[in-house]
Amino acid sequence: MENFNSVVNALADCVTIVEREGAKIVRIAHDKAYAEVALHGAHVLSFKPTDQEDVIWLSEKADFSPEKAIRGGIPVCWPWFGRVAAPAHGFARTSEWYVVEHRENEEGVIVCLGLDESDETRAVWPNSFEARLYVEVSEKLKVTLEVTNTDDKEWKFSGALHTYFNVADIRETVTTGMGAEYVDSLQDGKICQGGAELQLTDTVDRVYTQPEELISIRDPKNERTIEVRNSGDNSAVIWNPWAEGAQGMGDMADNGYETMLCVESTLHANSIEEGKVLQPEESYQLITEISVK
Ligand code: TA6
Repeated sequence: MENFNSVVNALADCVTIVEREGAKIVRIAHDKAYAEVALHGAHVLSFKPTDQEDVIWLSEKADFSPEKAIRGGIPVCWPWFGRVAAPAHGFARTSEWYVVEHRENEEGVIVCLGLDESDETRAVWPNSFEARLYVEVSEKLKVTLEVTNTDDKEWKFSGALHTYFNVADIRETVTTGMGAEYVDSLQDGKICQGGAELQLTDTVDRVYTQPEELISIRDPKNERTIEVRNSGDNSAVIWNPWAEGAQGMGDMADNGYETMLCVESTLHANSIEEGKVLQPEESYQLITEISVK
């Protein structure tokens, strides 16, 4: 994915800011892996360990306009997950973040992006905060969303690192480790019990409430298993819109669903009032760690 318009700024040997369709993107080109992170939404767009297919799926029809959420990658859903308030999945994914710092060594690169409260964020969520997204690129990808309450009152939040994984063929992809119990968003939140393995034949939109420490995505046609370790979460959301859903989305090709699977590190809440409480000066981390076997 190197169709950039221009290089804006070289921050270090392997960290460059480039521009695509008007969006600024941090490009990390290290011996261990290649990665891209858009400042729009602090959105990881690509993670490609050397000699591997991209682990992250990005829609060929993704819209990088400032008011839009990018389809694919790792959307940062915060300060809420889902449609419990507007905009859907919070404002972090449609806000412009800035580079706080970056470091590199032989093992990899770490880039930290920041978002702080502003008049725009206060207009939709009247709280003071500091958000940092640490993107650590090495043989693995570790993404940490750290939020701090800089207000003088408590506030509540939920969120997700809503990763779209790139798979060769969704029908042959087998997921394990998500746990048995799930809340089915397609059946009005009905609580269901699933099997140990999940292989899709239709749309799913589920909140798995007891995920194991390791969630594995077996992708036989790419001859690999993607391993996902989450922390700070209380559930793993699994989503694929399938054919009808993809057709209904302007920013996904009709067959886009065939090569993607969302497995999300989610701190889920049914409303903002039921969200996680953060006291003044407290911080919270939501993490996803992704590797390939
Ligand atoms: O995480 C699953 C989900 O909440 C689904 O319900 C689905 O709508 C998806 O996220 C995408 O949401 P978006 O707002 O990006 O279209």
